[in-house]
Amino acid sequence: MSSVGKSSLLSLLQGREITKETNPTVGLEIEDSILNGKKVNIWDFGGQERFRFMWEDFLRGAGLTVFVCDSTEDNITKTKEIYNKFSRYMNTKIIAIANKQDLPSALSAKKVQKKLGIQTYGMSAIRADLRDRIREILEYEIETE
Ligand SMILES: Nc1nc2c(ncn2[C@@H]2O[C@H](COP(=O)(O)OP(=O)(O)OP(=O)(O)O)[C@@H](O)[C@H]2O)c(=O)[nH]1
Ligand SMILES: [Mg+2]
Repeated sequence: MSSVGKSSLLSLLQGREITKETNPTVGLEIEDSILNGKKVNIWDFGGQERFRFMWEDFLRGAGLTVFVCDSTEDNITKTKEIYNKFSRYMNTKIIAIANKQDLPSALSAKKVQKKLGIQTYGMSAIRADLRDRIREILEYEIETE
């Protein structure tokens, strides 16, 4: 889904400054990172409908797939639909991030997890103090993949 904060979470992980002016990702952006001391490739997909044709092929090659939603009811429903449609292309671990937990309207990670049926972690990509937390989540999930 678009504008849920995927690229912002990636910036947070990579230690970049977090700005409000993130542009929608066009197609796909690939970045290297180090998790658990190992080099990993992170694929940040453009969430807009017009880029969805690209997802299938890339998901087949993924190690860990992270679904990001913005913790609103409507977005969770749409995320679940996407999950149902694409999960057959994923033969690896899938987790979810309930992002934008700083917004008062956000549903808790626990509620999001119940709706999605996927292991879900609450996050807020605009909070620099959560940088270690996103790293911790990904390192843990990759290790137990
Ligand atoms: N309040 C709040 N805003 C956020 C959070 N994460 C991202 N945003 C804002 O949401 C907007 C979209 O963020 P992006 O990171 O570009 O979203 P995206 O999922 O990469 O979007 P696409 O690339 O179009 O798929 C930006 O204005 C961000 O600043 C968050 O945790 N809380
Ligand atoms: Mg993006």
